[in-house]
Amino acid sequence: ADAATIPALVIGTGYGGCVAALRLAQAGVDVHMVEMGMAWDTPGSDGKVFANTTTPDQRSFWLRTRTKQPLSNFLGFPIDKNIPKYTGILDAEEFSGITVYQGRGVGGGSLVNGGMAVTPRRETFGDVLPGVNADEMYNTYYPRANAELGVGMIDPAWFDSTACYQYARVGRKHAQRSNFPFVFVPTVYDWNYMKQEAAGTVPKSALAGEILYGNNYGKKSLQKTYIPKIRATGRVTISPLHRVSTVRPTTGGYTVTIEQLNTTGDVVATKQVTAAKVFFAAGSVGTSKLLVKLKATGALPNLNGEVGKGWGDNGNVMCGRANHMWDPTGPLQSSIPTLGIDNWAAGGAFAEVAPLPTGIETYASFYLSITKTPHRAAFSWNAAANRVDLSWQTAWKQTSITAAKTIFDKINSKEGTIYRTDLFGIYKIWGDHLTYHPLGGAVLNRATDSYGRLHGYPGLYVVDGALIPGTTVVNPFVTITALAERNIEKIIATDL
Ligand code: FAE
Repeated sequence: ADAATIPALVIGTGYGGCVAALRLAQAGVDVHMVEMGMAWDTPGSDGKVFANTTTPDQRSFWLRTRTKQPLSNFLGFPIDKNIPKYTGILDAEEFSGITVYQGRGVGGGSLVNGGMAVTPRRETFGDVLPGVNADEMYNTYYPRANAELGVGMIDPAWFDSTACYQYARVGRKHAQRSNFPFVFVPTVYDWNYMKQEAAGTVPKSALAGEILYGNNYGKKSLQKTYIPKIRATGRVTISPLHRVSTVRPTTGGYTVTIEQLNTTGDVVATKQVTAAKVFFAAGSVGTSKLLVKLKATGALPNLNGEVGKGWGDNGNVMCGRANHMWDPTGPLQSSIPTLGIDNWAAGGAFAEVAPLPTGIETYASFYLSITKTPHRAAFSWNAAANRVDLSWQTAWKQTSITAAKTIFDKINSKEGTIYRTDLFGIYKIWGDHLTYHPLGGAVLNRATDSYGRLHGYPGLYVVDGALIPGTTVVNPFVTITALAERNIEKIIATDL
């Protein structure tokens, strides 16, 4: 390799990308991270880096002129509004059968997610990553991921007394009365900070309803965990507003074409670098789209036929229940969910009791369920339209609805309550149009070997959620992080 060749280029700065960059840099390798989203390190005109969930603005959405909020309606009224087109933080990426929500910026999905940091129960691990040694994961890599991410559990006594989790206590009571097992869910929120928010001594974040468009305080996104450690190595450069468009083999490595974007999404410059090794960490959708396009258009023709396949939605489905007047869920709701109903063994669903942080009493209980579903979609190159399509069908969500109904039909019948019909449209009960948890598209042991090395191209790796075949049974980012820690350790030991 000549002097201009960089040792390692990482595409994307989410969980997989940050793990790879940190461990490579700690092993003495210089790394260049390329991120299509913004840096999210500069306050806007309101003095805050991130917009509030209740008042979306240009910072909120990736290159849209109208918001596309996951809950599109409230009390029957549509709530979306026009915004200026901007490289905002949340991408509502539309495929024919599903809208896939993803984070955009340095920190990837960690910027926008709910912070629920769940390790799957060990008995279910065979459903998640068949072929990966569970002992190694549960003894070494899950603990490592949890420690690096700063995962912690709510103080149960505070949970029982604070106004901001009344909605979750109502959810727990209803689960208990119908004999469903409920669990506290660990999170990456700073619980001491949330207590101070409740006491009124610090600026509010979770208690101001911040979540989907970023948390200004309190949540330990990758900006507060892996990324400072990455910067401290002195070996990593991060280029925000740069999008990788092509990777093709050259002598000594791969030529990577990178488009620089302005904040309205126009390409303002095109650059090329040569890298000895390239790590795909653009997320399940981003990595899959790149690989499918590069295989089909002749840049990487030797990628195998598994590329683009095995994509799943983690069985995501949402619903709300209308409570009686004597079961108010509270006008103040922490945006960080911390309670789950674990009915995976009996009914194939793990439901988080989610907030509806509107600031008013809604008498609604809201749930995001993760369910068992057999459906897997594939990405394919659409040459005529010059884009990558996904073969997901909305009707496939019926399996997930059926699984979620095992919980909520029973609770409704026990409580004498009904489903809300005003949150996803007019008279529509199920939020079956979206996922927050895209997984797969470059599945471990199929598109890659058992450590994420892409078949056909030495020096190309997948290190993100694309490796996971469609489900993590619970929320995914701890598993994505732990798998990346496992794989990069092997790659550093054997490939450098
Ligand atoms: P990801 O974090 O998506 O990072 C990929 C990065 O690559 C992004 O920053 C992209 O902008 C960037 N990128 C893509 N294409 C390119 C390109 N061509 N060139 C340069 N950069 C590119 O990937 N998970 C949980 O475990 N708990 C939760 O509570 C939770 N809540 C969620 C709530 C919401 C609203 C959303 C959207 C997701 C949530 N998730 C949650 C999912 C979680 O954030 C997601 O699984 C991980 O972020 C995926 O990690 P990856 O490293 O695979």
